[in-house]
Amino acid sequence: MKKTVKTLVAAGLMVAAASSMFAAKKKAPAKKLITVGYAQVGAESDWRLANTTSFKETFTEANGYKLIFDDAQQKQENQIKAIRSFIQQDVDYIVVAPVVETGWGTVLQEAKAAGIPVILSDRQMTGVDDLYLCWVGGNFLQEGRDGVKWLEGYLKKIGRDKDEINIVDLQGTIGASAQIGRTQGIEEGIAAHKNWKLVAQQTGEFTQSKGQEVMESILKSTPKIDVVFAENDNMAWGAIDAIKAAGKKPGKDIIIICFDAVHETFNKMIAGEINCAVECNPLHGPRVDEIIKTLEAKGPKGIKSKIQYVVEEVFDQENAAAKLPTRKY
Ligand code: GZL
Repeated sequence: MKKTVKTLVAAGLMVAAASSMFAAKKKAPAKKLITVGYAQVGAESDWRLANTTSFKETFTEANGYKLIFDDAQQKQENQIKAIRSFIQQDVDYIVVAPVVETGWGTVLQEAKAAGIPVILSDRQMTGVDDLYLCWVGGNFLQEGRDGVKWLEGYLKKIGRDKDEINIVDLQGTIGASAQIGRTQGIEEGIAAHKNWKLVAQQTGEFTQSKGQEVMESILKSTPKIDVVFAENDNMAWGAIDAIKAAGKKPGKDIIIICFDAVHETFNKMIAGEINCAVECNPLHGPRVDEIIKTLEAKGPKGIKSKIQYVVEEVFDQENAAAKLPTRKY
């Protein structure tokens, strides 16, 4: 009898232990997702598509985020509306790729009043340094200077460093950091060479179609063009179509230097149609993720620097084929 009772008691204890174990194993409350509102410029270029993909692949539920994404179709008023919507939704962080540098004070003040931190990615804002936590992106002035430096070396290599060189600058969206910095680097370079002349400068709005349209018009009105700086890849691709339609050989009759260095541009360098591509790395998602995780763990004091540049290289027809297999965008 005693043995039976003992066995029953032991069995009862085991059942109690097992059920408390299951109780403990009951799903822990789901960790709260960090909600991020991302105000993207638009979808104007292959660089922009790669930048958007980088954010969408990084800010996933699996990585602890709820991403609210807005495409502003390259209009500042749409980005401002998006930021106001993020404030109404009381997101945890607002990330902005500002289409132009000015006009953000009022809406960033509203974000500050709502206690929502703002992080900038890609392009910069001016006059609101106290209203955003930090910025990550490319060094646009250095990119312009790197394009000039490459041209100096190339002209020397082909024995044309003493020639009269007529240069066209297809600018990006006027007022965008990438346009401001690249244009400054290019203009500095032209001013430093008495045999270089800027014969045409016009915005192609970072799009292929506008780049082609502007280049067609410049080709009609400018008898001798030696070099085209296109302030992004897509405008260079449009310029190539215009140059071919005018019966000239891009990359040979007219040297082409562009900025971004996305995958298709490598193909065009290998085909001999583009001479040089200065990289502007669009993979900002992981960098902004790192910044937010730091803020979550340590607060603003954990942010090492307000301005954080991404790593960028210069590519040309000599290294394009070797580099292409490792390109991530
Ligand atoms: C650069 C980015 C520019 C790219 C263009 O960081 O702002 O905008 O160079 C894009 O392709 O449209």
